[in-house]
Amino acid sequence: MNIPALLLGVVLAIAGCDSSEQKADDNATAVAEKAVVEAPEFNADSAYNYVAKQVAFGPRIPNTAPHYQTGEYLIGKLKELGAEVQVQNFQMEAYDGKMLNLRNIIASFKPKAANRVLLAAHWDSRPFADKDETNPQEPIEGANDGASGVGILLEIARVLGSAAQKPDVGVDIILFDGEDYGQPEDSGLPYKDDTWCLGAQYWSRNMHTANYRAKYGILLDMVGAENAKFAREGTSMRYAKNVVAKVWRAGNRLGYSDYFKYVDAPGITDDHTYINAWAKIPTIDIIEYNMGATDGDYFGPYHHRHTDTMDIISKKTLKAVGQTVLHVLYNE
Ligand code: AHN
Ligand code: ZN
Repeated sequence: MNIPALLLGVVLAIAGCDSSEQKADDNATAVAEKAVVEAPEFNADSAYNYVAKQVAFGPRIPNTAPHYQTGEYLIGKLKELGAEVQVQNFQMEAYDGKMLNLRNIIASFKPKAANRVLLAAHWDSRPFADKDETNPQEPIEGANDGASGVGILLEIARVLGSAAQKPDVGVDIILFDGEDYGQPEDSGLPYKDDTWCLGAQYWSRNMHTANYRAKYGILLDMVGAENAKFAREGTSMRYAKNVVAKVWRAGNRLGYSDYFKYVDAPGITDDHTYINAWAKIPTIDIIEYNMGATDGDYFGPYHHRHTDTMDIISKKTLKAVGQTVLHVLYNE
């Protein structure tokens, strides 16, 4: 045998070995990961219109007419979209002693499926603009803080209700009330615990069905602003690290790496805090995190200010979040 032939033999042996290893690798991948299911299209125009519709009612402050009317609209819309809807009516005392008439709205798809995912957002809006220099006593519009998450969930409900192919999992969309009535820093009253997230607190102690279980939950809060960034928030990482990993992987694979950042952020109190601690359902919060903040205010420049209007809402951001969540549901 001459030298080139010998070399060729060695090269072929290496190549052969390589390709059989590659096949074994592919098999392992196939076992480890199910084939990816493509979710139906999340329509960002539709989501945007759902956000605008809520804002048009006026501030969604408990015990006011716009709040009541928005609640009626959400209940009617979710029924129209094909969900089975339950409403929890309850009263809770606010930090200032006022009794608030609140409603949690729960919309279920495939209500009999044992394997379930919970999706949530808050539908009330903050009664004041306590971070604004101007008119801090006036209510904010809450286009991003409140309406954006609900708008995305309404669009997900529309897709789930109308798609020919449904995901295998059952889905419960919970719209919490009374999230944003928390004690302002300058209230002049002594600090009180647990003044935020009243609807999530109530639900976590009074779940809408006996022995309710979901595999995990995804909370959407402030998910509509242009150029929003979402970091791996600490409370989510503490209770539901693998859910954060799943959602971030999905977002990045779909091309939304500008939004879902592999950056860790401090833990916050939000509706998911009570779902995790009290209801014991591992739940993450997709919430805007302003990485450039130098004053410790990581919620972004519009937070609890009069600038939280439709002007800051971006269809691209709604799409990134909505399509990612839909993808996660269809691959469950
Ligand atoms: C804190 O302010 C620590 N949590 C409230 C989270 C929030 C308010 N989300 C929307 N508005
Ligand atoms: Zn808020």
